[in-house]
Amino acid sequence: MNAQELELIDTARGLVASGKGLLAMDESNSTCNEEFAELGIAQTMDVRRAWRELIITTPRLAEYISGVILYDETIRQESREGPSFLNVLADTGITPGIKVDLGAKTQAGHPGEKVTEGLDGLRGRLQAYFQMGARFAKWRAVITIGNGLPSQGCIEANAHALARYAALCQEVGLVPIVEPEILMTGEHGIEECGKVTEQVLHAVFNQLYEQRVLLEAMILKPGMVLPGLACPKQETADQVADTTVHCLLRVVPAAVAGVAFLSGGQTGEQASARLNAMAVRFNAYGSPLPWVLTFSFARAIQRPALAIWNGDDTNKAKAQQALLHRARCNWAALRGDYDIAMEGNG
Ligand code: 5MM
Repeated sequence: MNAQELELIDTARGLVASGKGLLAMDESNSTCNEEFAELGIAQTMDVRRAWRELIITTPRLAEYISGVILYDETIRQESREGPSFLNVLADTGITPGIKVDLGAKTQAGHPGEKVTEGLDGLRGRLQAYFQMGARFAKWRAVITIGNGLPSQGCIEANAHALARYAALCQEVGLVPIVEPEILMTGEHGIEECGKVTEQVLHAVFNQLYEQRVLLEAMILKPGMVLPGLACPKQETADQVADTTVHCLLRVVPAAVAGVAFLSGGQTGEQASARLNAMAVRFNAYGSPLPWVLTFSFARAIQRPALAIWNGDDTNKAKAQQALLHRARCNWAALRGDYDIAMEGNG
């Protein structure tokens, strides 16, 4: 391996094998604004900046979080006191990453399905982010279950784009996070989610192989294998843990540096409990599993804190405590040490 490949592997391992997790704060402006609107928070660039500043200046965040995923607007911003967000992160030792897809768009000829865009001009954008200081990147594909979906055409188009993106990232020195998200919406059962997850991951790893992506220097960001939100049967955390890990064992090559789960709309407590069950049942941290398991949550870490902050900086300290609490719960879950009793101490 050459020096750049060895450095990429070091970065990937530093992100996932540190016993910490990732914090996704890469909501596009439209997603961030939707979340603000739900709480009656003003949807302006300065309010988005203030929220992101609150997150990255949370005291002791670096004890539980190895890297944060930023958005294009955020990576260029400065804190109120002056230092850039990137300098604030550098001071805490948290590695900055960047979302580089341009969103999931309606896929032609595939009613109800989406394909993620952003490959045109991607090499130049990645080079610029690397120069700024980013050391990893993220691209999300969205797959829907239900009414005969997903189609093979949707799976293949998204898998191909993920692999092209991942290869470009490694060319410029960024570790790619490869995120094929199977949406939780729907009435399907956990078995159907497992079947689709397996089918999608087969396609993704086939394309990653075709595009010559170095698996040791990438991180997979899947969802847990879960029943649809509207499914009457909701499995226990232990059942979710077993189904998820057995599915991943069948399709994720052992060389992959790590698996960092998205939360996908689970509550903070659900996400922590299910992660914890995986650690307990598979001794995931420092374990016999071929890859490290960790988290890369957005909503399951940010949501309670955002509601407390509510756009008002007089609530900042309490919101930071809530954010840190969720980060700590997930950190404990990686060790199998999370207990619902921790929720009383938030
Ligand atoms: C699935 O979403 C990713 C993980 O977040 P959750 O833990 O809340 O599921 C997240 O990184 C997502 O990709 C970003 O929020 C960006 O989403 P948009 O839709 O704004 O591109």
